[in-house]
Amino acid sequence: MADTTELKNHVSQKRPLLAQSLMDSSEPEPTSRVLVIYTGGTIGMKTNDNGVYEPKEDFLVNKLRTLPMFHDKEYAESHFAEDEEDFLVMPHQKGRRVMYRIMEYKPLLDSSNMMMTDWGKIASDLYDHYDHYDGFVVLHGTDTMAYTASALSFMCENLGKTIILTGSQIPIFEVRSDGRDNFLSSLIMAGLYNIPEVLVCFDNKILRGNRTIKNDAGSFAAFISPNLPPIATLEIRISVDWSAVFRAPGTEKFRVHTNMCQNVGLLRMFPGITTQTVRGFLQPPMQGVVLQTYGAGNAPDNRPDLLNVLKEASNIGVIIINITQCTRGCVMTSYATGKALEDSGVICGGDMTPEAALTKLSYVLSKETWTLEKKRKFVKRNLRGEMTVVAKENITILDFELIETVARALSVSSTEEVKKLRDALYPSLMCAAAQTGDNQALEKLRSLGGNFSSHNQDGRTALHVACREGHVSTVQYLLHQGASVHVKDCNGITPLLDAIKGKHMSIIRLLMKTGAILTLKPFVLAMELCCAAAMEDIETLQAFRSAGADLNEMDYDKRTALHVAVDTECKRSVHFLLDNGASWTLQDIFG
Ligand code: ASN
Repeated sequence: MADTTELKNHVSQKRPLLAQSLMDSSEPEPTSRVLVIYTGGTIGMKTNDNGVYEPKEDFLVNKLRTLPMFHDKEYAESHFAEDEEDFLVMPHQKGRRVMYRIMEYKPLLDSSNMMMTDWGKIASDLYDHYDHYDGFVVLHGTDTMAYTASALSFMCENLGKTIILTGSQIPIFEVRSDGRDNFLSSLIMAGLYNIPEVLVCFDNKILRGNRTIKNDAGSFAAFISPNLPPIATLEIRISVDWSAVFRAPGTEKFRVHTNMCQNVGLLRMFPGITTQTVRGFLQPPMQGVVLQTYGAGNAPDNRPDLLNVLKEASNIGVIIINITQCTRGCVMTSYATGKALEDSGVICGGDMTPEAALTKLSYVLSKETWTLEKKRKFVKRNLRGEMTVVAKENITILDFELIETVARALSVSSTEEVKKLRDALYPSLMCAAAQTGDNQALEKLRSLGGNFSSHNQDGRTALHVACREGHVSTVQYLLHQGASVHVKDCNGITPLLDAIKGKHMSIIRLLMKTGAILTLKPFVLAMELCCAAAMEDIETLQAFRSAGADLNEMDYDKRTALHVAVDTECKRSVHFLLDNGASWTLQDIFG
């Protein structure tokens, strides 16, 4: 056995801070992993013998490997591990890289051929790979993309990572194509930005998926989000409207709901529609109907026969949602013609798109354990940002005294300048409040229009800080406000690593319950464990173990924490490791 002091010194020198060890790992730049689920669509199509577009197996991935914008061959050859061979890697973006793997569906589909079961398959694949990737891109045909995006937004419960649907109007390998920009932008956004929503990326815009409609069959700007501005725009600068990001509140793990109810339909009113047509449409097995009415939600109030049919259906348990036929705007009961529908049991659908309303119904109706009353309640509720909820108070951070005072001191006066100042100060104020565990200050900041996705110049969010400092109730508060456990700061540190660093066991448990995962590379983790073992730092070993670490992980020299604990004669470490499943054979120890 080697000399103990020498080993101890060796180990102390090796002991890095977590951030340091991440930076010292073999990667020159932090790398994000994105899974691309390729379902079909024009983006990967080719013209067939009949002169029409058709998807072609294995075509997309093989060809992408030859394009430098999509694959940095040299980097892959020098940096990829054996099990990373089927990954592609983009050239670096501001010092960060996106590695991605394409999972190609068989058969590839024109999206007009998609069924609800295809949504279920995509959702299951997202679930199966959720822990192993930082973000997801779904390549999809444009024709039914708004339906899939809306459906996935409901099917993905407690989402904490970015999912982006994209495609194109012209195949990606044609000379002129919108596919290259759409795909590259999606990879960058999914890999480098944590926007925990199902989004659509098209024409340099990131739109909330359940707000989109396909609006133009011939334009590269195929999608619009009529009732909500883009969440992000990709111009010379990428700007994200963080205050608009919808975050799932609570401390539950990501899960997917895959069996959607198919007994739903869309019924568009037109002058003179017969009562028989409406009655026929509402017959069993119909369970939910989206009624597209005129203007601000109006239908004839001089047709008691028609209103009676709606009322009868509603009475026997059919859920009917009222949305407008107009592209923009929402349903309001400002006219007698709208009020009549409400009195017939029809639910106001606000400003939902037809796609969102239909898939929301399909989702809610498939919840077998819910009562009809609960289903109706959830249809009315804003579940994933699919409808606008009017805020009670209209105060913004611009009204926040402190910002105004600083603005005055700096002689800043224009609204635009004050807004910039607010954006610069706000994340730091959040982090400062989190540092002292001041939930009241955080709540005040939130009520003034703040959002907990914002991060300071080091990429650190209020949740990172609260986890590092060990403020359990602040962590709870932030999670209930929808703060994401998956956000990484500029050094790749997650809130979970901060909690481990601080040895805050109850916070680690809370984060794990919410779906946090240890993202350290195996050898970096092994180094941390070896160092903790050599220092008899049992609390750190315990913290890693509670965060799901494998205590048998091996470092560069194929040594585990147990090797080091024995070599350095740290008995408490040896006991802890053995009691917690570290494997032990003589060969393990003496090599
Ligand atoms: N028909 C194609 C599809 O939806 C249209 C497209 O992708 N641009 O799959």
